[in-house]
Amino acid sequence: MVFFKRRGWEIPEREVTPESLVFGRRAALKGAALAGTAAIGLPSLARADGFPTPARNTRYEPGRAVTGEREATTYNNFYEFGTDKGIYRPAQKLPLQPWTVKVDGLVDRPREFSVDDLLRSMPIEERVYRLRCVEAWSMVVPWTGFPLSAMLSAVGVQSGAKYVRFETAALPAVMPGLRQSWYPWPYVEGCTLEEAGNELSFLVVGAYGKPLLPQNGAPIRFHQPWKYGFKAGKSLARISLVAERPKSFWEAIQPQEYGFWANINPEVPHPRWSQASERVLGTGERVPTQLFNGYGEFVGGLYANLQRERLWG
Ligand SMILES: Nc1nc2c(c(=O)[nH]1)N[C@H]1C(S)=C(S)[C@@H](COP(=O)(O)O)O[C@H]1N2
Ligand SMILES: [Mo]
Repeated sequence: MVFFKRRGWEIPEREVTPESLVFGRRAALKGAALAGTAAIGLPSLARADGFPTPARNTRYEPGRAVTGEREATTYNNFYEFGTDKGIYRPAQKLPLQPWTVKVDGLVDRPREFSVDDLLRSMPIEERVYRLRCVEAWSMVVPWTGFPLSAMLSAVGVQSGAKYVRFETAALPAVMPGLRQSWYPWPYVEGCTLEEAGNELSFLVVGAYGKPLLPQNGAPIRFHQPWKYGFKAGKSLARISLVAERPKSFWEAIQPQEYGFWANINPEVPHPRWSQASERVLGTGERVPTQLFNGYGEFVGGLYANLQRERLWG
């Protein structure tokens, strides 16, 4: 499919290819062996634990200060662990090893990827993205990850596929929220195939240069920065290519308040509050919310022929 081709804008091959990761790991091992010797002239491509520290893709400038790591990792929404913002405590019980994400449905080569498989085979980069929650707070985070389009190319999308469905792991032994049986578990989200192929659609495996923490959706979560944060399924167990539009978690609970498209628009209020401005996590300042969260130049074209859909909120 034409739109899954690599684009010319992408950062130079040498900075993102799997080879650089392999090299980074070797460099880390070598670095350990050479500990004590002076600078060895190698760029710092990997941490001692093997997690890559790739080049930052400067195409996506957030235009705002990066949120403090402490704020972004202690103020979270992850209802599987509870409904308050302090779920980082119970979330530490999430077992991250082993973990695989199954990619299935209308694909030529269904398979399960471990996070290591992905770190080795996907074009890993860092992107600083804004995240705007539908609750009118926002943050700015340097994520490590890769475009969803790269994973879709790896499995081969079949012609009947129209949507991508994201399913969060449901682990009752460690997720007390699953006992709240009135919620439609597991947490499911989705987008159209065209949205999935947009260059901004990003699968995230790290933040602040480290592997993702459980509260942020370890070991792998999604993010589309022009949509409200609830579209970003955390701790994904399964990604499926499907023909029918998936019914998402929040849509199933309250369709008048949380739609399928959920594009950010300051002029379309939530039924219970204004979306005109947002509270910036960490600083507490209030700033105006932007159409498509400021990413309109990248995604506006996706919706040109969809004016009859309820695109906002
Ligand atoms: N599985 C799952 N994913 C989820 C949620 C959730 O409750 N469960 N909350 C969503 C909401 S409402 C937001 S705003 C973002 C928050 O991501 P963060 O905690 O990393 O900031 O995660 C989204 N992904
Ligand atoms: Mo949210």
